[in-house]
Amino acid sequence: MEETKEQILRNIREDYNHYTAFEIKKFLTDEVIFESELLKVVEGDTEVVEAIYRYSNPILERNTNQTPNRIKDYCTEIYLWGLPSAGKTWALAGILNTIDSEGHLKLYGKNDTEQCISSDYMNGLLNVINNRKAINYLPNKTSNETIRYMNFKLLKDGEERKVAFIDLSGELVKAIANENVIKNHKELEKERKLLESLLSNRNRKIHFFFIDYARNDDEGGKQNIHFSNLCSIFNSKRYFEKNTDFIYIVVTKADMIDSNEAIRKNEAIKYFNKYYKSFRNNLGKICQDNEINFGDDYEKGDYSFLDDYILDFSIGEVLFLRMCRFNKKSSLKIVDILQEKIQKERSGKAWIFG
Ligand SMILES: Nc1nc2c(ncn2[C@@H]2O[C@H](COP(=O)(O)OP(=O)(O)OP(=O)(O)O)[C@@H](O)[C@H]2O)c(=O)[nH]1
Ligand SMILES: [Mg+2]
Repeated sequence: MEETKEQILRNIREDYNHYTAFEIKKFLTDEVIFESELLKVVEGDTEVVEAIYRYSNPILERNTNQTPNRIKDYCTEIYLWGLPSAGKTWALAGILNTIDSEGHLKLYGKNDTEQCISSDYMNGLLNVINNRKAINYLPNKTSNETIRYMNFKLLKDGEERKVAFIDLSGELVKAIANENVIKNHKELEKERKLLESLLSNRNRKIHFFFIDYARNDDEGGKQNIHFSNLCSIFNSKRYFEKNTDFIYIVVTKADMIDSNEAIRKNEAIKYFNKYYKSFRNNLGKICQDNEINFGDDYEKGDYSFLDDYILDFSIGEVLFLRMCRFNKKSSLKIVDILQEKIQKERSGKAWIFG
């Protein structure tokens, strides 16, 4: 049954993220609701109404270069893990924008020997947030089949550090988490192989696990099982051995934890420790066994050090699921971490690329 105008307006008033920007735009063009009515339920926020009229889904890439399974050059690789819709790509847009606006970004140029592999995608992400605009349009779902490898240089105090962000689709992350669960698992097989070869290369790695706070915990039960499975797979394949420096847990959509930013971090830690116990224990053990996150400084089985690696993340104020008023605070925290943790290129014979 079609919703009545009154229902639609009530839904919007109660939750600005009930419909997508695209749906609202269609309500307006189909004259299901009128501009004046929309303006009233968004409490006179003309910026939002204008943004809805102009809304279009950003296109991040027209040509996609395939990520090769051997990366020739040294860099620190930063992996973003998380289920579909957890907020990985939006966070990456915020982080990249912040790296740029703080003056830490150096892209590879035409004449450099190294080239950014997923340069279209990276440029797309750099452009979705424009600090001069009040409201930005952010992309929808990352397509399943491609692994985006965005390599560039991060500047710090006049030095350059080579870095790559690897944005994974949640579907691929889920397919990996299911490797031990589904027999004869064929889903995204090619992509899983490619990722496996990337994870086994000699580049230093930092992993970010994105946990979606907005999934309520009955559903979230699934989320934590996927993360536990992922962890056992990482463990059995020894991905974390030798080349992983740090592992962070990012509780996303932290604006939904509380409007008070000051209490979000503690709540995120509590949430993780309460609902993700198996994942926490598995991860804690991996850290202690492989000297990650300084876990080996703690007594065996004491995983309290992980609390220091739990971050809350919010992109800002999310409007109609596809737009936001960007707030760089959370992104800045991650940029600071990257600045601090990413190693300079190692030199000498000890490091032979494998
Ligand atoms: N409230 C809130 N919602 C967010 C935030 N970040 C993302 N979202 C919502 O979550 C949706 C999914 O975000 P994405 O960044 O595309 O998620 P993803 O993890 O990249 O998902 P896949 O590409 O499918 O793996 C967005 O369309 C937003 O509606 C946030 O900080 N706060
Ligand atoms: Mg994505």
